[in-house]
Amino acid sequence: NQGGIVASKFHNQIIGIDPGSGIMKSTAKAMQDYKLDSWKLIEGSSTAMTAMLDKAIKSKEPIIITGWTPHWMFTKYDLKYLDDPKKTYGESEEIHTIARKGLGQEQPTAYAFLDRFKWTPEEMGEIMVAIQGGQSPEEAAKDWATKHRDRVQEWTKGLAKVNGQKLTLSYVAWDSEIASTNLLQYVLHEELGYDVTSLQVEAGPMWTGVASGDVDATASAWLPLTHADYWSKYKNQVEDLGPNMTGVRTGLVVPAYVDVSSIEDLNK
Ligand code: PBE
Repeated sequence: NQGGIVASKFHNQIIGIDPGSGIMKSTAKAMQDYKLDSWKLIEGSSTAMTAMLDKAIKSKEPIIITGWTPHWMFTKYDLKYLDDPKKTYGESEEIHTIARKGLGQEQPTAYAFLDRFKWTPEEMGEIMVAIQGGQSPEEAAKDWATKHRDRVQEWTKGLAKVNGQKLTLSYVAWDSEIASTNLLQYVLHEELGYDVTSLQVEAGPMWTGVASGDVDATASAWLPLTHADYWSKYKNQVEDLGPNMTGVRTGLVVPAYVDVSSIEDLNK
């Protein structure tokens, strides 16, 4: 199957990210739901994907990527989501904080802070844009915490500081999660006295680490849909501290100049 005229314009490719990510699974499902038989989903990483997006935009070439919000790419480029009338990418997605069982009893300060931690896509966007502009993630998180003292205080008010206790977070090198994890690490260390290790891993180990208790928490669980299979596998072995952000989204994304508006158009 050579595919239709639309597919050929894009070399029959959807530019994906790391294979363990939820968006790759949703996209595989979208390709079934919308019968995109002649299309190929290309595996890579968020870094490779944004590099290809940048290159395509510079020469105004057609490109389709697996995208999500919050992400700095929507600030830097004029992009649009393709309509998803079958709702394969879900309706209202949230980012949850997931803790290992027992964290509340053993590290009540970290637990209380992680439980309170909740921010907005705009707030996260400030850190992402700073990193994209060349700041290190550590510096960008520190600057954010300094600028938003009131927010940090809301999250940490009245919590007893600890004395160098070890705490481990897991995350994947997705731009959004680099931003949140660096901020958590900064606050847990600077404000609450923890000795924090942030493990950058693949999506599977991010979840299994918390489920096995090797990792204390992750703030990178996209629910209910994006990480649905990880959730159904590990929900009895972890504690869900609820959303740290609402109103997030995943889907297929194209530059605004691309003349396609719905996933349904891709098999034409
Ligand atoms: N993402 C960003 C992740 C969650 C955070 C949408 C790329 C995914 O699993 O697809």
